[in-house]
Amino acid sequence: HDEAIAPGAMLLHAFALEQADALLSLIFAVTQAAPLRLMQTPGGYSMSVAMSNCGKAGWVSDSHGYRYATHDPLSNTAWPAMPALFQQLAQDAAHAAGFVDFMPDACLINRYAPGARMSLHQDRNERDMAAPIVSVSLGVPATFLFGGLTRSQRPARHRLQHGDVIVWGGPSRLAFHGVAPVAHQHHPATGEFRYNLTFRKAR
Ligand code: MD5
Ligand code: FE
Repeated sequence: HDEAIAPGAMLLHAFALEQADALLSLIFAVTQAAPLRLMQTPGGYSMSVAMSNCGKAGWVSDSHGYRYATHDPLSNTAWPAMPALFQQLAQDAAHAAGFVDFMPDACLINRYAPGARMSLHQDRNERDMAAPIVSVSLGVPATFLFGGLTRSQRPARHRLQHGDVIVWGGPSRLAFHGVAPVAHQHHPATGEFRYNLTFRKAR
């Protein structure tokens, strides 16, 4: 079933479940070409979530800040192309939530090991805030933290399971959000890991 978790934010339970194995195979192929790595924050810390990208634009963080780049800084080659299945799934999910013609040019691949977390932040490196963001959860479940439009608002908690998809648009596009430390758990499809695909229109 679908659940509106906030104005503009729609949780599509199990929307990607049938494609989950295919998505994971494609994640392994992409990350063979562009390895998952722990990026540095501008403040000099190492992120606990391992990241890679596919698509025309890849999200990167280093001592100079956060930005989108056409090339993987590890190899100085273009990020792997976005697989057609990724593009189609993102577009279908956006459509199910009322956004027509979502054309993501960026797919961030996040891999959470046990204990990895993402602190509260806003996604604000994209040019077009009218485009939604589509996120796909795979593997070990996680507790998603959904705050308000100010950092001080206490976040609501949502359990995200294997195959769940959320479309973030409208007033939720700029909400503060994060992921609580992922538990030590085992999932048959991913072992100890949680994967998240985040589809965005960056440019
Ligand atoms: C994750 N990743 O589970 C999340 C999924 C990131 C990130 O947050 O930046 O890599 S995307 C969740 C999201 C995106 C845009 C808006 C909102 C949530 N929101 O309004 O809560 O790895
Ligand atoms: Fe985010």
